[in-house]
Amino acid sequence: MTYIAKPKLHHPTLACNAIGFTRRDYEGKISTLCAGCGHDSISAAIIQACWELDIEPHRVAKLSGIGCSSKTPDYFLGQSHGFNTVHGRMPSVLTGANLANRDLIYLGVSGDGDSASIGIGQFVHAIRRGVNMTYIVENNGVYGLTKGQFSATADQGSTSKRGVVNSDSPLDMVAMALQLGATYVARSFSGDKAQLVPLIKGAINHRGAAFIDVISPCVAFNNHPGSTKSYDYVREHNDAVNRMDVIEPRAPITVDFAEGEVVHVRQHDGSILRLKKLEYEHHPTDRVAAAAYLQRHEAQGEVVTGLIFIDPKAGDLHEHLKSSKTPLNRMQNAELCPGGATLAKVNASLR
Ligand SMILES: Cc1ncc(C[n+]2csc(CCOP(=O)(O)OP(=O)(O)O)c2C)c(N)n1
Ligand code: SF4
Ligand SMILES: [Mg+2]
Repeated sequence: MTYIAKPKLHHPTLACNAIGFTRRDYEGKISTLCAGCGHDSISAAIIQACWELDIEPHRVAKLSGIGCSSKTPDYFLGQSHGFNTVHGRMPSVLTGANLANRDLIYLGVSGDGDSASIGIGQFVHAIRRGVNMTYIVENNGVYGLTKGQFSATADQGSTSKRGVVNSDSPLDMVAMALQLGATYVARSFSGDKAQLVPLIKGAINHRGAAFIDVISPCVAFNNHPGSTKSYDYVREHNDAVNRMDVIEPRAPITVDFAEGEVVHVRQHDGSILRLKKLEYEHHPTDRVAAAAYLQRHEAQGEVVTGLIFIDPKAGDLHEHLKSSKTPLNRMQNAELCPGGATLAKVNASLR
């Protein structure tokens, strides 16, 4: 339970990253989620990704809405900034924080209920604006916290734990993110840490709106036969399009690979995403082809996972708005309110 503090003691030989932190330094409180909940594995993947990227915890701002998924930021990065918003409002609060301080690393954590139902309008606009963030949806197809109602991502024909059939069409957040202009789009599975950790690292290094849909089974309400978001279903229908490594700029690049099987994508920060293509038809830098690939394979009942699309040259909201490189929260009054004469000049320029 969260009121039981984690022991501060840890083994003296725990490995440290380049800035001297152990994985424990990226942990949070003890999780109160159900044992076996996919969301806990995603928290572990976030911890691993931040540790491997040598991120100083105080440089991260983690934001979420309401739901079991949105509770998880309490269970990782305990030394980072955090804000738990009203249900479905994480994207606008994150956008505002990002506009005020562009220097932090923004991590938005949400659920399929939080982002695909009440927060759908918020999700849409944060993505289309290109807010520089890593937006993770922990997708279990139900409202876990409120006892397992179908969410908008539940597949048509899938059944609830009590056998009720879902008659509504599902909303595919990956397809939406692609259509809305997200510049890094991926899907993964909470049970596949080897795939998920590099996808999160790539998203954090990406400048622009990075969206990751992570299928994350709810063991309490949506892990039965008939569910298409159960551990068994995803394991049986997972169609991974690529496997990814993230090579940091500081590491000497000495990778050995067979041409034609591996795609290298260099991001703004100099890091390189090394994509081992498992599926030759898939072109991760072609938005139209990626959308067509997704639709074709999903129509066959496959759950496409991996890095689905990336635009390595993407800009973000600050670039689009040509905002100042100095974060607003570090400006003085004189810069923020330059006075009547400046305002008159601006007004005159618009006449
Ligand atoms: C304004 C408002 N409406 C409804 C609720 C009730 N509510 C709490 S969490 C939730 C859904 C959570 O589902 P999801 O985001 O998928 O998270 P999960 O618990 O499945 O991880 C709902 C409807 C609320 N807290 N606030
Ligand atoms: S109810 Fe479902 S989503 Fe919530 S903690 Fe339990 S298993 Fe996870
Ligand atoms: Mg959910």
